[in-house]
Amino acid sequence: MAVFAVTGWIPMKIAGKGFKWFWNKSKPLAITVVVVISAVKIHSYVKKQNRRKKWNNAGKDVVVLHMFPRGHFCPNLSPFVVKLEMYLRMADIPYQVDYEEPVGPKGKCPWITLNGEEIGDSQLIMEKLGPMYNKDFSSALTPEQKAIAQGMRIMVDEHLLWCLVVWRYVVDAGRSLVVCMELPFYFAIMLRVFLGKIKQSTSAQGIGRHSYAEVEEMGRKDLNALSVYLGEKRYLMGDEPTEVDCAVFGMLSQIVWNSPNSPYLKMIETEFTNLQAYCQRIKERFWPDWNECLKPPLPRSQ
Ligand SMILES: N[C@@H](CCC(=O)N[C@@H](CS)C(=O)NCC(=O)O)C(=O)O
Repeated sequence: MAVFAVTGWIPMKIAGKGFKWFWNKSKPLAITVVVVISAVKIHSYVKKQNRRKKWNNAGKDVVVLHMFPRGHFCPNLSPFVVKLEMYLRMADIPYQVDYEEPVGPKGKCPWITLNGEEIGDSQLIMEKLGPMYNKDFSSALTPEQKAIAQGMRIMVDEHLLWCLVVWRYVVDAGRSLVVCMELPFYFAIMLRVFLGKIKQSTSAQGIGRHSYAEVEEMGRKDLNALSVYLGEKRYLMGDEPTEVDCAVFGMLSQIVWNSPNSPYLKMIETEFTNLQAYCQRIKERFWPDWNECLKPPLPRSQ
């Protein structure tokens, strides 16, 4: 311990001397840097507080849905945003959209502000809003059906998601992102770092350790399960949509509209055609303004 204390002390002494030398040599520069950084921090803090004031004035029980900017072909490139927005529409909950702060209290998108409270995670948000607005679309399901719906949701939110992440960010290297949404000019500069971080996360999750062919087969099995279970039904659990349809549509919307040239789109177009019809059905019922929710918006009839 004592040896470490002594050896640790020497670099600290050198660093201290270095700082003293820098301070004496460049006092005006150091002061300018400190002032500029403080000004930027104060400015962004004030802006953040003003945004919150605006969101808190949205109206009682009006949800402010924070999301990434709209896509060219689908209202969002996040399956979880589409999932939550479909739920708000299905439950007839009044909401406003915000693009200024897409990432929320849990460092993820989407999140909401409701009556001044900030809530993250699409699923937790739906589970909070349901009782609050007296909406339970699964109330008529048997306990066994509810168990199946829970399994389907987890398959989509936590497994099919990763198959798509591997395709979108590793196999396709973000190309579909550029095609499907308007990205800030600095995105191209940050792309390598961004893709590297996502690749690391697929490895940490585990799916990134499989070959592309293995991952594709895993995704195919998920789509097959959805297609078989949906069968001839209008919605996953029957004639009327339930909460699980939000998660399933959110994820499938990414394949149908946001993954051109992906093997999963090919599967849906050739093997699992009932899933494509299902997406069209949901789009027509819950997104009559689909075109207007695109960026740039298109006329309603187009
Ligand atoms: N379990 C979360 C997942 C949300 C999520 O993973 N969002 C992604 C976009 S699709 C995100 O925010 N990624 C940014 C990051 O992980 O840093 C939910 O249901 O809302």
